[in-house]
Amino acid sequence: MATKVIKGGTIIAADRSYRADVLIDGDKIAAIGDDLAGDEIIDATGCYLMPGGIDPHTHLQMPFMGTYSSDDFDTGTAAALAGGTTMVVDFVLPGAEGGLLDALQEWFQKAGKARTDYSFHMAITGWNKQIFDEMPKVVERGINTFKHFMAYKGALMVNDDEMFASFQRCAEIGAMPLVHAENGDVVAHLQQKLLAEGNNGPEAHAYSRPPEVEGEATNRAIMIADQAGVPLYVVHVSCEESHEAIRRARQKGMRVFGEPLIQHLVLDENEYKNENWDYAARRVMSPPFRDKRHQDGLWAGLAAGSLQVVATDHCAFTTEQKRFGLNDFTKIPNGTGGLEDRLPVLWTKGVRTGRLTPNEFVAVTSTNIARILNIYPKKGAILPGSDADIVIWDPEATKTISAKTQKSAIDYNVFEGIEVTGLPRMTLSRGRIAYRNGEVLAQTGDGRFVEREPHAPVSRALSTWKELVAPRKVERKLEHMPAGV
Ligand code: DUC
Ligand code: ZN
Ligand code: ZN
Ligand code: ZN
Repeated sequence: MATKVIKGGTIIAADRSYRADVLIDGDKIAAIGDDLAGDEIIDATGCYLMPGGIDPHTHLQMPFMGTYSSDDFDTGTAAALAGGTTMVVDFVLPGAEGGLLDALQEWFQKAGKARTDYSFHMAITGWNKQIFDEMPKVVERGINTFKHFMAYKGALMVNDDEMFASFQRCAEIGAMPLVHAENGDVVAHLQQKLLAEGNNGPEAHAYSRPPEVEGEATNRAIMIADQAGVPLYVVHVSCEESHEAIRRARQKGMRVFGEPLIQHLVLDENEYKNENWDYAARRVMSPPFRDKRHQDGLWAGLAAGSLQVVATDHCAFTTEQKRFGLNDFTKIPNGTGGLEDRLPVLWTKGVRTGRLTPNEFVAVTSTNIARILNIYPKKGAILPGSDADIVIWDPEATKTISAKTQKSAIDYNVFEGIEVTGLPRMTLSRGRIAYRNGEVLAQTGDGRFVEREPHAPVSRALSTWKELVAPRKVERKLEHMPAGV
């Protein structure tokens, strides 16, 4: 097979930066070094070479709130490649009747259109014997993460009883639970209260899901994970209340991971106060954008390591779909886009401002999640033997983000008008040029499923050491037996 050599670039890894050539043979990185020779030369002078972005949180073609999210695996992964992301992890939602394996089959079918590599998280949206029995079979299929919604009452939400049972099952089978942490009962009450008071616009969406409901749910999920003896991954950490819970747990030695979204790092709740209904509704997602003061904490957490991953929760709905909630904010489909913009916006607002180093950027967009999901160093690294998923990053290239030029299928972009500096010049996916200078070259169906092994038992440790065997009951007798006993 013809080989490729990328020359003249600086490799940015999570732990260091250095000048070297990269030799690619087929799907894999074959060698890293000086003056390497190959059949095809790719000039990366002045550019950085970074492991392809991994977005661990997408909802492509997902049935939700009476409709389907508009980006499917075709358009969604085209957007990903244009933004330097070479792998997505999408959420499989079991239907009301169907089991986990049926749903998984459906998602494999949808993902047949993917242009990037992909994996799945399995959602646990109820609890019964079928789910209990099917969970290990899901792990056998290469999926070691299970998502739990603590919100969306009456639809996806699970209660504490169900969550504890599922977390214990995860512990048994070497899987890791994920949570969408919001107190769904309180949200449902607040929604009804706001509607009854005549608050039916998009701004009420934010009032119905204050940071406190996220903080409470995060604390609760951490406690339940600790009692079940599993690590925990908290998706879309949007506020200080939730971050604080994670930080405290980690200080106590718990393996709890936190994932802020690029949207929450950059956009704030003022977006919902826009007088244009469409503008505000397009930004409705859960958790909602927060008061600006939360953003400094999230950025600091990424630098300090109390938060590990930046994702998108890409769940794109058109303006027409958003208008389902014209008279009732609780019916506005929740979700925003971001797959194409995550890396450029994070680079611009994070690296160029000095909040993150280039190495930290690589850690939070690729390497950390590869390790958490147990696919490192196949993914998340530029190392001999790794998949040749590489972004050739031009740190000086600029553009203004606009829906007019995006690959996503929706008619707007929540980052519209933001000028970014730092863009992929080329994206390689398993050795193939998948994106170059504005054009997606990877074809529909080029993506492959990435199997993930179960976690080793060592990663299941708790805050406090707990006996792995059943605790022994202590036999006691009274010191002075009463007479006649
Ligand atoms: N939040 C969203 O905004 N969309 C999809 C699901 C979710 O939790
Ligand atoms: Zn969520
Ligand atoms: Zn989500
Ligand atoms: Zn395997």
